[in-house]
Amino acid sequence: MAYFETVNKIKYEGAKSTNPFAFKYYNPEEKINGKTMEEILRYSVAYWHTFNADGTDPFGAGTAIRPWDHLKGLDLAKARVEASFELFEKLDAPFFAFHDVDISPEGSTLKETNENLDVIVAMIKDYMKTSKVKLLWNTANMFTNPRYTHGAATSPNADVFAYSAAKVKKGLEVAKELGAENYVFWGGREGYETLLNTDMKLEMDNLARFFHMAVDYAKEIGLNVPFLIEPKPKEPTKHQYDFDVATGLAFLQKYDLTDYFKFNIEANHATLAGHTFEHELRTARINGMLGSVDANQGDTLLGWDTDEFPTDLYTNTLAMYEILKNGGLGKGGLNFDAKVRRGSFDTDDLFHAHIAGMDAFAVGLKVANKLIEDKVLDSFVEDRYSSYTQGIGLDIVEGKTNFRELEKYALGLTGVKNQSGRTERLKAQINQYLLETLNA
Ligand SMILES: [Mn+2]
Repeated sequence: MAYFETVNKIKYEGAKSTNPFAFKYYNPEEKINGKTMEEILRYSVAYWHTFNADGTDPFGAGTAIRPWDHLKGLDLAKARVEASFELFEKLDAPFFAFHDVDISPEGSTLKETNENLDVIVAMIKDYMKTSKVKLLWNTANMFTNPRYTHGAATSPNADVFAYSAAKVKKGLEVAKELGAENYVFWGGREGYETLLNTDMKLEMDNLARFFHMAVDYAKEIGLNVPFLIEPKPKEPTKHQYDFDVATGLAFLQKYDLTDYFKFNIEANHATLAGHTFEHELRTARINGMLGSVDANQGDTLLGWDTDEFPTDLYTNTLAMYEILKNGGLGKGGLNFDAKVRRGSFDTDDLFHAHIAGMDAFAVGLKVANKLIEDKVLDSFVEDRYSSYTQGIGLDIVEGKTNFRELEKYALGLTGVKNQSGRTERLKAQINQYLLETLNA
C-alpha cells in the first residue's frame, strides 16, 4: 500500500519551478568537480524525526497526522518500514539512519526487545535488496527508557552499564547485518546533574572502557566502520561529557581512542555550545576527525535543541566550505536530524521539509565550491599570514628560532604595522557569490 499517495517521485526542475514537490537547486546528477551532487552530499533521512515523532512537546500532545497512527507494536513498526522506503524512493534519498528503538518496539525483557529488532531488521534488509538506499549509521537509544536516568555507560549502577553494553553489542551486530557505513554514539545521558553525587573520574574512565569494549567487539565480528561521537553541550543532562569537538577530542586522545573514532557534528549542538556550525566542522577537520554531519539548524531566539530543517543558505555555505576543504565526508553524510514544526502536521510537510533542506545544502555546495575555485577566502588568508613564509616568520614555523633570538629581533623593530582583517568586505563577497549562484 502507498502511504504518501498524493506525492510522486521528487525531481529536479530548476530554480524557476513553481512545483512545491520538485527540487529547485538539488540536481542529484549535476557534477561539481567531477563528482555528482548525490555523491558529495550523501543525504540521509532520520528515521526518528520522520517516522516516529508526532509533534509532542512539554506543553501538548502530538499533532502529526500519519497514515500508520491506528497501528500498534510490531504492526506499527512494519508499517513504518514500508512507509520509510516509499519516502526514501520518492525523495531519491541515498541514506537513512536510526536508533534501535525507532525501528522496533522494546519488549518486556532484553531478549524480547532483541527478538523484535531481529524481525524488523530482517524486513529492512529485504527492502534494501531492491532499493538503492543504504544505512548511513545506526545507534542505540540509551536515553529514553527510565533505566538510563543516571546515564548509560556513565551510570553509577553497574547493571545499567552491562545493559548498555548489551544494547551496543546488538547495535553493532545490526550495523554489520545491514551494511552500515558508520556507527554512532550519542551520549544523551552521559553527563551529570550535580557534582554533589557524582564520581566524575570514574564515570569518564568507565565511558572509555565502554568504547574500548565496543572497538574490541566490532573487530571480533568484522565490523570495520568508523565510530562516531556526537558532541552536545547540554540537554538532557546539565553537563555532557562530550560538550563539543574540542572536549571530545581531548577525551579520545587521553583514552587512546582516536584511531577508531571521529565526530558526527550537528549544527544545533554547535550553537548550543556557543560555537558556530563551521567552528565545530573546522575543529574536526584540521584534526582529521570529521566523520559525518547531522544537518539541521537551531533557533537563536530559543535556548534549546529545536532540530529544524537546515534552510539557512549562509550557514550551509560555510558548512559546505569546510566539508569540501575536508575532501568530502568520506563514509559520512548529511543526515537530516531535523523535524517538521509542530504546526506542520501533514505528511506532505515531511516532503516539503526534506526538499527545503536538500535544496538549501545544494546551494551551499555550489557557492562554497565557487568560493574555493576562485580562492576568495584562500587568497585573502594566504596573504594575511604571509609573514610566516619568509624571514623571522619562516624561522618560527620551521622551529629554527627561540625566545632569545625573538627578543633580539623585537628589540630591533621600529614599530609594528598590522593589516585590516576586512571582515565586512569578505562577508559582502560571500553575499555576492550567494546571489550570483541563485541567479545563475
Ligand atoms: Mn539536536
